[in-house]
Amino acid sequence: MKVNVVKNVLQANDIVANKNRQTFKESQTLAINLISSPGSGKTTLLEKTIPALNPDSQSIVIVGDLQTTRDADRLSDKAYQVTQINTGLSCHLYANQIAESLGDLNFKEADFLFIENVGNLVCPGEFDLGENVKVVLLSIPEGDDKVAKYPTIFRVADLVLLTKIDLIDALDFDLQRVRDDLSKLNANVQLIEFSSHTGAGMEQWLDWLRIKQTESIGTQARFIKE
Ligand SMILES: Nc1nc2c(ncn2[C@@H]2O[C@H](COP(=O)(O)OP(=O)(O)OP(=O)(O)O)[C@@H](O)[C@H]2O)c(=O)[nH]1
Ligand SMILES: [Mg+2]
Repeated sequence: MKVNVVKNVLQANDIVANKNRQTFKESQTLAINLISSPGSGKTTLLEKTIPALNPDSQSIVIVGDLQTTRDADRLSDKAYQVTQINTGLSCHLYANQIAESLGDLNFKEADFLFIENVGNLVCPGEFDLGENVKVVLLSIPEGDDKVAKYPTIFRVADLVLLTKIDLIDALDFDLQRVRDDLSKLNANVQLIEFSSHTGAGMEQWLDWLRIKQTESIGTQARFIKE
């Protein structure tokens, strides 16, 4: 008998992802899956974003990396709770790793769950974690050809953050090329030009979170500073 292992793994993952989605809905937690190449600025984004949220809100973070607790250490004094998952050889997080982590977190009190996926533009796109939204970061130093070369993840992105925009003048980067490639793959996706260093795009990003929270959770966006 021929067994399609890959398909089975994906189906099993989807079942757990759907349970996670239901869990987030019940606890009114907006779950955000952050996906990018290594070093595009995911942890730095969280270091800046979490303190910019209303102090009454609770943010928890689950970080996926092959090794080390470095990212969790960076975020430990920013977030309400942080869990680091070391995936070893795996280039992405699985839904069951999120489900298991939730058991150790007071996620029912959390308004935001930020999931920093393993740095990779390929594998994380295949594995649903049950998140409400997928945010893909593309940084200026990676080059303006990446949207067309890694279309899968950009096709399913709910938002693209073009990070390290402060470096655009130093590098040969064609912004219009990125916008054109993106519009062919994902006509309605929003792109925010962003810099964690200068604060460019921060207000737009917080606005976007506010809108998604209202759409996904159905409550007033009371957690973000006006
Ligand atoms: N110039 C500039 N550098 C940035 C910006 N954001 C992050 N960086 C730098 O980029 C490097 C990587 O940032 P991280 O936030 O660790 O990237 P990451 O995506 O979390 O990396 P991995 O977890 O390893 O995938 C660090 O040296 C940051 O200081 C930015 O807006 N502008
Ligand atoms: Mg990181």
